[in-house]
Amino acid sequence: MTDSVTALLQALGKSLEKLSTSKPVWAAQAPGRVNLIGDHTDYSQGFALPMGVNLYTLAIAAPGAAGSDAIRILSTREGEAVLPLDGENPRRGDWTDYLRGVLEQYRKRNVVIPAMDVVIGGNLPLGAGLSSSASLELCFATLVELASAHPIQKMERALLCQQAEHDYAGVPCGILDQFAVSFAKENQAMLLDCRERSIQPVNIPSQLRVAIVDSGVSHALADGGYATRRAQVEAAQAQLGSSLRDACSKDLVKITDDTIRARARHVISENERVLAFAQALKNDDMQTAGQLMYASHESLSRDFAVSCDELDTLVEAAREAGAIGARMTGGGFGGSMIAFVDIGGEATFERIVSKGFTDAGFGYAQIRWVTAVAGAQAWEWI
Ligand code: GAF
Repeated sequence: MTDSVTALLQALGKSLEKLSTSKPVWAAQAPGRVNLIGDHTDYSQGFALPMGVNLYTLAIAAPGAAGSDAIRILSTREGEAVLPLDGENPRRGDWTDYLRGVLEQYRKRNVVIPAMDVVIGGNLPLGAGLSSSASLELCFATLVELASAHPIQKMERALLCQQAEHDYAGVPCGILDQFAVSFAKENQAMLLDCRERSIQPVNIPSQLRVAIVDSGVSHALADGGYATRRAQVEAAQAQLGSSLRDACSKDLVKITDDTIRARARHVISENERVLAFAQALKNDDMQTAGQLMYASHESLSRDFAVSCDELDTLVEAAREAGAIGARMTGGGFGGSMIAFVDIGGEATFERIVSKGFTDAGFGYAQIRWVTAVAGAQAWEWI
């Protein structure tokens, strides 16, 4: 654990002292994720290539007061809540739904969860397209399992959190985010096969730095754009009579509606790009990998229509700055750009990207240099 994560956890521990009379006993952390390539492919059984990033949701917890039958939560960024343990936790339409949805999944599995006082915080930006929702779910899930002495397999935990998001946050998401946050490994990205639910480690070449640039446009997948895209992909599959994973570009003529055809074109071509990208990284062929990232952005912007002016401007500025590759990452409608930058090119990248963004009238774009880290875990706090 890095010094900054330890310092953040210690600060959460101080807040817990105000909430609870008991000493902290459990802690948990879950990273955010950045998708290097392969967006809007997971819910049609395709491929994606994410990694965990060193920006975290963190939690620290103490046993609840004697006689309590609830989890008392203080989120340093969202507020306070009490989640009862003696029955169902219905949806509330606020940030606690991610936690309520997770609790409901354990309740259905008859897991006996002890009363707890929990402080949650961290340095993973919210709504920046880095899976803060999945990170919160997985951080809480690993904490709950440790406190309940009821560990489950990572795969089941990831699927449980995905279900929580479907049922409680109302986002019909695929498996990308929860898998990435669960299975992430230090210094590695992973090739996800969303049909087989299999993961292959992919080395990140050492000659590059990974930048995440926040467009400042807060993305909210529950707004409806995500569900609409998913429905359009399903319409394309219904017309083709097969999964887009098994389709090829020649099949596109069979789709009569222009919008649905464009959505399908993105998914089919993105799956091809993911596999080519994994191969390019293996071959240390950074030029090809970078071109695939730019092509992915173009496809998400033009055919899938999930980019925005701010993200398009950032990607153009990254190209101008000589970045190896750049693209929007995640669900879109705002959020962040990811870029691969040659070591030594960081200062130029920061200068040109910041200037390009401000010159276009978009204000400040926060740039973070990230590394690949391990997935969600909980441990005894001593
Ligand atoms: C969001 C969803 F939660 C993922 O399942 C995935 O579809 C992604 O958008 C786009 O690739 O993060």
